[in-house]
Amino acid sequence: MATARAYTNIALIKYWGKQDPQQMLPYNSSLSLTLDQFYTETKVEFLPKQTNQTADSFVFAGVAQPVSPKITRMLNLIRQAAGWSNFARVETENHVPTSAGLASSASAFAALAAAGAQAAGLQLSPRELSIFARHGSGSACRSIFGGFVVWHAGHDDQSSYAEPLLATVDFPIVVIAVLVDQRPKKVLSSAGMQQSVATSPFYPAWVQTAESGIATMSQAIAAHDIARIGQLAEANAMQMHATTLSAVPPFTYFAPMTLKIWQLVQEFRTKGLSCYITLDAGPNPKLLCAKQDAAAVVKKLQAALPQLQCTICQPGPGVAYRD
Ligand code: 2P0
Repeated sequence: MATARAYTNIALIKYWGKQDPQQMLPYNSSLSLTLDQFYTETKVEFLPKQTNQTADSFVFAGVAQPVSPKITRMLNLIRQAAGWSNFARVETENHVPTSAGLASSASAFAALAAAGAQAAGLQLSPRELSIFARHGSGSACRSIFGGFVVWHAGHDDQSSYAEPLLATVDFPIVVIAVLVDQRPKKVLSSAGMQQSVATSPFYPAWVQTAESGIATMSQAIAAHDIARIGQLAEANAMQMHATTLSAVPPFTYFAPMTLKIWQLVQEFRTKGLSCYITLDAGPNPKLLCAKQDAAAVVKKLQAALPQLQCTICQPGPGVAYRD
């Protein structure tokens, strides 16, 4: 039995599109920051053969749920590596501040991979663990590590892994998670990616630009240049979203409120408040700024849009085990 905790991450250079959906190999490398405000804690127990359990079981927030195919797939990978056939009992809890708007499969599959591997007695390196997590959800491979993390796209199972770029973030960058809408997204990210890959004429340009963005973003991180990190992240997010607007048929994750917030962020900048926006496969924006500006950004945002809930996140840690 083992329990692991993993934190979610926000991609500054995003993963958008699979070149091999079976192996979960992306077309482009991505770069993220692990956040400290939202995590998943998961306990895995492989049951002795003599128990009468005839399938895996899954309990989410104290309630028994059907075992999803993605969970089964992850448990099968672990069983295969351990040479076991025992069924597992998985218990998981998401720790989400009410105002986060950050629900993500990244922390869920990083925690499941870590707890499952430990419970099965596998001695995996962090890189091997990131490869396991990738099979649950692409972005989960980055949540194995804390701070700034790169997921190398690679060309096969073993070459597609995440590794830390800067594990201890020694400069004051923060991410403000803004909650616009808590409802589940209409186009799931895997379906959205597939549609961009298959139909957007901009998709090849996306892959090329994102891939070269890794080096530029790494330089901005090494220089502790928060404004440059923000500019590059905002540009990359809009390039990703351009592949949805240019898909056939077109679709978007922007809500009217998302656009409103983007306009406000641009206005803040003209008034000397340095702040940048990024957005994943949903309408809830994340704003990047320096820690000393975060309170002013939230205040100005809420002055314009009083109903908005904001959570200030700092860089978070990698996966950890709990007794
Ligand atoms: C990312 N996203 O890099 C990008 C940016 C959404 C937009 O990774 O299909 O849940 O399970 O590999 O990792 C969300 O997609 O997708 C995601 P699958 P995942 O964070």
